[in-house]
Amino acid sequence: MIPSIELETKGLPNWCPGCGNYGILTALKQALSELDIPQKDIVLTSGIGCSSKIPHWVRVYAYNGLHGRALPLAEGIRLANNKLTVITCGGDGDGYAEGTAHFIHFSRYNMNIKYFVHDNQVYGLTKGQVSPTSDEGFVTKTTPFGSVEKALNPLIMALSAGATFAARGYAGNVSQLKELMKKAIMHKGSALLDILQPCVTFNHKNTYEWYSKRVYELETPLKTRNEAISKAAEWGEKIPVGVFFDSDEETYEDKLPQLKEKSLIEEEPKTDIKQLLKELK
Ligand SMILES: Cc1ncc(C[n+]2csc(CCOP(=O)(O)OP(=O)(O)O)c2C)c(N)n1
Ligand code: SF4
Ligand SMILES: [Mg+2]
Repeated sequence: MIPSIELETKGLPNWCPGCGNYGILTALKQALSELDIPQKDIVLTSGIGCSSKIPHWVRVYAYNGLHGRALPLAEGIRLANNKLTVITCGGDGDGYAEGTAHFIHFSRYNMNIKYFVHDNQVYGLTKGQVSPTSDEGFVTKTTPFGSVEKALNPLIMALSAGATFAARGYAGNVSQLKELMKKAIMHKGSALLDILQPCVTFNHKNTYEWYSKRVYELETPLKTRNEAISKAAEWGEKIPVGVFFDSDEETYEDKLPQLKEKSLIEEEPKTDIKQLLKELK
């Protein structure tokens, strides 16, 4: 167990009081503390958004990259050093709008990366525009008459693209969220954990009260991908949270013979790049 003090950084989070991100941060630190993976072997990557600031407040390695590009960073890191535990965090705008293509390919690659999406169904950092997961009819500054777009369902997208682990958590239930994070981190392959995250400042529809009336726990993962997809479609008066699908399949990295013996960073360099750099001058 990593003592939780070891995971603290100097700064304090600057999210709005009551933001669901606090619950997610607490759950993440508890999950990492209980899993006991050496801190030096954990990397968080993120993009841009309120949610994407989370690596600032967890004392592990981190790369806070560009908006929508958190997953390619994680993929590069895994390919260079497949011994690291790589977790990507970010928002629904980051992952399901700007980063949609990366999300689809992440789901089908089955690379050993954990993707925790803080899904507040709104663009928080840029002050409240509609997002791909906003409910139809959602009123924002950019949709004053209500959004006319159908909401995207991230779990169905990931499962349709081949994801081997898909789960949904709720920031208002930290102990359950921590357990889901632990399961995602221990899963061998790509794992999506979509986290329902109240944004108390810009989303006055999907509030703690709204979620608390609706969320209920799935006891066990569904048996087949198709059953998981059907269950993931349930969204309205009742919203299931838990692990929808968990399948043990060969990972992307397992299929690469060059990673069998050692990671790329352990390889002796075959080319002296000094000469190449000279030629580029
Ligand atoms: C390439 C690029 N496009 C757009 C932006 C502006 N931008 C910054 S954060 C953001 C959306 C944030 O929403 P989300 O990812 O859901 O995160 P949240 O703040 O809600 O946690 C946008 C559009 C940017 N920084 N870079
Ligand atoms: S704007 Fe919303 S998501 Fe961002 S910190 Fe405030 S409550 Fe949280
Ligand atoms: Mg958001």
